[in-house]
Amino acid sequence: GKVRKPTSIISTICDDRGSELTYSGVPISKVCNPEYCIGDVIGLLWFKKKLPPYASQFIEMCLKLVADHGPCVSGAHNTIVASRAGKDLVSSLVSGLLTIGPRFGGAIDDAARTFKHAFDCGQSPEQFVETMKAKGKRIPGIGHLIKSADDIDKRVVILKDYSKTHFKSSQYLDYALEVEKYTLQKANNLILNVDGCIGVLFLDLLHSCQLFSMEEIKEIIDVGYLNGFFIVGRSIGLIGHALDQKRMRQPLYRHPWEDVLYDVEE
Ligand code: Q5B
Repeated sequence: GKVRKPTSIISTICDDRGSELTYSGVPISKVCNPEYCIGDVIGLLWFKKKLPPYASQFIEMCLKLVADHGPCVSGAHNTIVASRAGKDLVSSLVSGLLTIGPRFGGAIDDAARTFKHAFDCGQSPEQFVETMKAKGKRIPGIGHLIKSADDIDKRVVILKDYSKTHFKSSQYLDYALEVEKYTLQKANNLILNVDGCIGVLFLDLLHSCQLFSMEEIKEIIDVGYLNGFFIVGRSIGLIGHALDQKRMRQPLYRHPWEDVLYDVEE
């Protein structure tokens, strides 16, 4: 019989060979209908599922909420400096994107992993916080440089409100809020931050939408899909910052000497 030539690449998310491109089997003409939002496109291309509308809307809301947080955050700062150094759009964008990591914007997956592990193991919020402290580790998804219990992050409020109205379960969010109560006793900026809130709410979504098996949820969390929301969303803002600098024809940036402590031996 015929022997199929082994292929170098296996792809399971889309097909561009026929007369019409498909995303997870859905023709692009259907995807372009108004009832498909960007959250649905992410559902098809990342999760390989048609998500229920409330889940796609949640993803889309996450993208909107993280699209920008001003010019002073690590990502925007890098993009602005690169743009002013005359770099092209993609270079300026990736310069900002490369700052996304465990401290800035890229704590969503680790927050989901850490809170899931602690909750699933039956650790009390106190035990969880103290275990992390004993290991000398910061809790991903807790803490913010400018937001605090006295200056609440509206983005987190919006996320929590949405989940209360639309999600069938909030066990991971409830647990994270108990953790927050405990960390706030230590310092008032140790809030459940936007990364942490997206991380635990996505756990609640995955567990309650009845589309994912336990193995699939474990794989999503192990592989690390969720930082992708920050990366895609913040790219919108970073591109805005790069274009803003070029539009204003801003000159090469040089950090002022006065803002550097030169602690060098004579
Ligand atoms: N402590 C965010 O640090 C920050 C602790 C903690 C236990 C913690 C820190 C952190 C985890 C990573 C995370 C996402 C670096 C943040 C984002 C997007 C953004 C950004 C924007 C946007 C802030 C003072 C004392 C020390 C520490 C203790 C601090 N964090 N303990 N768990 N997580 N969080 N990142 O304020 O006893 O004195 O030694 O790494 O979730 O990135 O807008 O800016 O949209 O762009 O500088 O919102 O929390 O705190 O380093 O002075 O620490 O608090 O151990 O205790 P800070 P430090 P002690 S959202």
